[in-house]
Amino acid sequence: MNVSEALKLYLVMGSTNCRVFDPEKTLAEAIEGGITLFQFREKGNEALKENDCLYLGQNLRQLCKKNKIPFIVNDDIEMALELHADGVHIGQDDGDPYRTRKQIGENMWMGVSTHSITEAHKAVKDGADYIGVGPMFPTKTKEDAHQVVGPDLIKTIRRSGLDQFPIVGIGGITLDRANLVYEAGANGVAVISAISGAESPKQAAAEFLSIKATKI
Ligand code: TZP
Ligand code: MG
Repeated sequence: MNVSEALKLYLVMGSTNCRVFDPEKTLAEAIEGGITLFQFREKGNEALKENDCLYLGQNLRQLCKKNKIPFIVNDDIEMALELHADGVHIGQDDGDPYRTRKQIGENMWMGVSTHSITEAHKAVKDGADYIGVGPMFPTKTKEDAHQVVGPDLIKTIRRSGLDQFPIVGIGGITLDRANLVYEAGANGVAVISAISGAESPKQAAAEFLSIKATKI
């Protein structure tokens, strides 16, 4: 699977985001529903630490492997290497993408969070395989979230020369707003609460996929 295809429905989560089921069941359901990419992002006051975090990471990694879903680790390059992840995702404050690339080599994907045209172009130059753009809409999931940029920033980034580069929108994306992100030119949507906090993560994932299929 290439990066653009994998971005179609990108579930991002850790234990603190799972409201209805435990993380393993949440991920298993979301995979059944059709997610195409997964990021392990263990964040917040109640986040698991050290071996507990690693143990959960191993379980989620195995689930992805069994189901051929690429597995990305947020922020933590050492953990990504230890879990034989398919990639790592870094924010603007998580260290230099150029150095990250040196550490992970050429075979792992590197995703970079961006909030402006300048950051987007810099990430591409620094060797990102895809960029996340957001927040698309207001979100309560990330405490230190950047101000909302809206789907328009994806349109502007596309027009600025990155017309084919793999882009995923993130932040506040719900079933009724996802079409705005696809229509702005994103390859896909990255979602935390709309899937991991759903009564049925499987059904939520399946519904996101049907939006992509019908409204574009
Ligand atoms: N980065 C920008 S917004 C955000 C992240 C990790 C949180 C997205 O969570 P939700 O629940 O899909 O709004
Ligand atoms: Mg980060």
